[in-house]
Amino acid sequence: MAKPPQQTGFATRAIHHGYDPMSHQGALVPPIYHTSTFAFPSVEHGAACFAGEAQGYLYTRIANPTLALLETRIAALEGGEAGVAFASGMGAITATLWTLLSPGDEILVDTTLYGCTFSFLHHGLARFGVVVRHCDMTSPVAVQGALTPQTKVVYFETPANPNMRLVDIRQVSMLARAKGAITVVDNTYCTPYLQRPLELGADIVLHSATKYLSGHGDVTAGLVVCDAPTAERIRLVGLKDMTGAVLSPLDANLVLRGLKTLALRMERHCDNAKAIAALLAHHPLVERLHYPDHPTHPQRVLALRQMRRAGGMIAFELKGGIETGRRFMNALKLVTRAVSLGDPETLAQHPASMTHSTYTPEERAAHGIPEGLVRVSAGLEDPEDLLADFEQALTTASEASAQAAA
Ligand code: 4LM
Repeated sequence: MAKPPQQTGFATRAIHHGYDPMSHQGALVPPIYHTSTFAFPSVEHGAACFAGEAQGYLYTRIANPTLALLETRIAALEGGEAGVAFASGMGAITATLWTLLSPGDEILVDTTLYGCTFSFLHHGLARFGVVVRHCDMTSPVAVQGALTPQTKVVYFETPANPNMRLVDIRQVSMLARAKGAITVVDNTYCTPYLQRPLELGADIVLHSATKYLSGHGDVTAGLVVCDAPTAERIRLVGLKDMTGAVLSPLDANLVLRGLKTLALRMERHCDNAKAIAALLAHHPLVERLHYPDHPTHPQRVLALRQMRRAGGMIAFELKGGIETGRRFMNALKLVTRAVSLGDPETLAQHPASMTHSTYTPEERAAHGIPEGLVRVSAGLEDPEDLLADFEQALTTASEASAQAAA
């Protein structure tokens, strides 16, 4: 006999959860409800739907059946009650924080964050009277000391973009809860295949689904998963009124398609990152490697406990700093110079001048983002081709740097 849906494995849920072809004329692939609005059988029914007294779809900025399937499916994968879909990861982040915070409240965030999240906090929320405070969340003791009665939200990424610092989700969520604060984790780097923050005690998990979840570099999307009442608040306040950052049904369909292969893809991303990290770890041009499953990572034990595998992201610094880094990146032939992550193509970017150029140089120094850091998102290509490209680009950079120094 088939198992109840919640007891099936991750890949099975990613393919089947929440959809029965027999309820849709046998269509194997869910139909796309490509509509902005929905007809009411009567004016009374429409009014009752708007008043929350009857169930029914009204308008796609509030809810849509294609988005609802994606929301149900990501909730099942993260182990949460309900999901909300957004037009981008930043849509998910801003809608969530606009919903949870009011003037005078405090948000406690980790030292390092994705550049636009940092920018939203300091140049967005802070202008509206929310107090933004950073603390080094790699240390639970520091978190304990930094929480105040005004702290409403504790927010972090783990691994952090771009420097791969980790936060102990279980410990930090426990400390936050004891002080009445809500823990929000950006799980973009891991996806629920590698790490499930809600199961470790976090209250809200969110994603840029632009990355691994959709997985093909052709969508911008965001997702939030949490308990049902909070999801409803985020939908009706953050999504409907404060941002309007609704996902298009066509793009929701692409994320649903991406989820079907997530488990397979994540294994390959992890394999390729591991192979690249092993090459970098032994290369004489590499000054420092930031990769969770390497003995030089200060939180390797936490990585092995909290994550199924170390993920597809790597950061490193080369001897000669930013100049050597530039030479290396310009010498890449197969690996693509581009921001974003989680695509089939292996991507390399320079955080200080790209994704984290929203920080000033002084802020980057204070927030642990070295100017010479190179970030790589390992793709799905054959590992030997990637290794050959890394090897030749490192050799070219090494020779060019030696020439420049002569
Ligand atoms: C990048 N990142 O790093 P949308 N959360 C995390 C992210 O890395 C990102 C977002 C949210 C990159 C984009 C250029 C941890 C984005 C924001 O881009 O709004 O879907 O996600 O290269």
